[in-house]
Formats: sequence, structure tokens, C-alpha cells
Amino acid sequence: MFRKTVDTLNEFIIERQADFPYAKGELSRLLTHIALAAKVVNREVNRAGLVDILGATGDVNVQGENVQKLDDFANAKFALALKGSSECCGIVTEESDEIIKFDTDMAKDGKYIVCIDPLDGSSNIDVNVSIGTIFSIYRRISKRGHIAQIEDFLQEGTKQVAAGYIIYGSSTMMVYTTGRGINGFTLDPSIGEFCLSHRNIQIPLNGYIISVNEGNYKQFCPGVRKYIDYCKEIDEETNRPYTARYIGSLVADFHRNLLKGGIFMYPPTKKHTQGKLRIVYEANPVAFLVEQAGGVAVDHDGRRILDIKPDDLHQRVPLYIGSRNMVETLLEFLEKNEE
Ligand code: AHM
Ligand code: MG
Repeated sequence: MFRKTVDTLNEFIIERQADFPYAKGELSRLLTHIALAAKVVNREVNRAGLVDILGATGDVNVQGENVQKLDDFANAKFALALKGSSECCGIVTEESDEIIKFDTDMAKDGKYIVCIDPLDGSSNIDVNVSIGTIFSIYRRISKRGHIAQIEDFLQEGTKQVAAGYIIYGSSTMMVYTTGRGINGFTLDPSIGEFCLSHRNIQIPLNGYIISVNEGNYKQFCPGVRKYIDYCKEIDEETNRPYTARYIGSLVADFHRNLLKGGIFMYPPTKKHTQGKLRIVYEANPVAFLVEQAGGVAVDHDGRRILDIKPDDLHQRVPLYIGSRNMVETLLEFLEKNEE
């Protein structure tokens, strides 16, 4: 008799649809389209060293950063897949100043909008270091049958219907949540399918990894500096200091800390007075994921990231995210050392 040994992502998405009694399959189709675009992007990421796709286009995006060719490619592929899904009426991406409104009749009738960073960690592309895609799905507020409106994209993170990321690393994985726990799927290149490899991920309550760009140490506030110093002391339990790990790709840093336990910090600096990461398509999705895994995500004032109502599509936010006990200890340092 045939014995089923793996759960593919598509099977899993359909099985999980039963958790939502009134679901009509729209979200499932949307997730399936994201996974499909991820496979196409993954193919290009893997070929990046072989074909002339590396290097900057010479354009500068809305954040004032150089746009890499692979960013363009990923942006175009995800936009095409989301438009083609017919479930999504518009998107906001890191690469475009304004929202992208899909104007086909099918898309205008779409129930969802998607916020996406198509290729995060782009400074790592040219040096063969892990990069990722981050996405977040919301139910639209505006009326179906019409084009998407900006308020559809400026919702609190608590309103997310689903969120996830794809990490293009030593293997390619998709990790996502629809608010009932978080699961990870590894791409098996031999069959071209994402297969369930990490069921119901829980972030350890305590961790020993600290991820922060310490080059900015002198620009951090006293609370963050003292917390970093504290992490360098010998820990009583392990008899060693915490471990510093920083890749500079949010997806990769977050993914490692999620599995092993740790804290990721992007505090305010002179250049980025509101932190560097964008709330709508970077901080919110990982905050949703970490909470589903039992962790915590807050800003510099200790506010829950998911409760912040963004005013701007590309708004930045200081981000402290990871294992519950580590984030809570950091918050004590911030409180005690207020400037
Ligand atoms: P990007 O979206 O332009 O790639 O920038 C976001 C990235 C994050 O992935 C990462 O956590 C952070 O920027 C690294 O910033 P820094 O190089 O200042 O440490
Ligand atoms: Mg990014």
C-alpha cells in the first residue's frame, strides 16, 4: 500500500484551510502563488553567479539604496504571481514608492492585499550570503470590485491574516503562519516541492545568540549598549558569554534565532533615527511569526510591534525581536537607562 511520507506545502495549505470553516480557498491560492514565485526566484538566486544578473542596475529605490538586478527580478516575479492569483487587489513592495494597484476585473475583486520585501538583505547578493523574501497578507478594508486604496496597506500588524518568509540559504525554506502556529517547508530541488520539515516551530524561551550590527555600538542609547555589555559577561548557567551572530539579512538572522533562540536588534542610530527596518513589510511579518512561535517583538519604547498603526508605507521602526526572556531583559535595561 502507498504510504505517504512527506507533506508538501500545497497539501498542507489545503489541509489547513479546514481550520477556517468559511474559507473559500482564496488565501490558499494566494499562498500557493507566493510559493510558486519563490521557486522561480530561488532558481535565479542559485544561478546568480553563473549569469550576468549580479550587480547594481544603477537605479536608486525609494529608500535611497542602490537597486540590484536580482531585486528587480524578484520584485517583478512576485508582482506577476500575485496579480495572476486573482485573489490580491494590490501590493506594496520595498522597491516602489507607491502601492501597486492591480486593475484587472479579477484582481479588483480580490479580497487580499500583500506587503512584500521581494529580496531582503540585498547587500549580501554579490557575496553569496543568505537572502530572503518577506511577506504579509491582509484582508482589504476598501470595497471589493474597486481598485486597492492606501488604507488597505496601513493596518496594524494584528490584522495580518498570514505572514511568512522564504530564505534562500544553504537550502531554501518557506516559513509561514496563518495565525495557528508556524511551520517550515524545505525545498526539495529534485522534485521542485517545498516539503514540511519544521512542524509547529517554537522559539526557545531563553537564547544565547545576540544579533546586532555592533559597528553602530557608539551610536546606540545607553540601555542598548549596557545590554550588549551584559551579553558579553560570563553567563552563570553556561559559563560563557552569549554568542554574537549577525548576517545583515533580517530573514537569515531571524530564522537562525527562531530555531536556536536569540535576540535580533536594530536600534535607532544617527543615520536611522527610527531604526532601519520597515514596519509594513519587514517588522510586522516577523513580529507575527515570532509571536506565533512564543516569542516577542517590540520597538524602542517597548510597544508591541503588531499594535503600531503605520502612517506611511515605508515607515521605519526600531526592532527588538526574539526569545521572550531575552527581549524582556533588554527592556529592563532600556527602562533603567532612559536618557
Ligand atoms: P534591505 O531590505 O535593503 O536589504 O535592508 C534591510 C536589511 C535587513 O535585512 C538587515 O537586517 C539590515 O538591513 C542590515 O542593516 P545593516 O547593514 O545596517 O546592519
Ligand atoms: Mg529589506
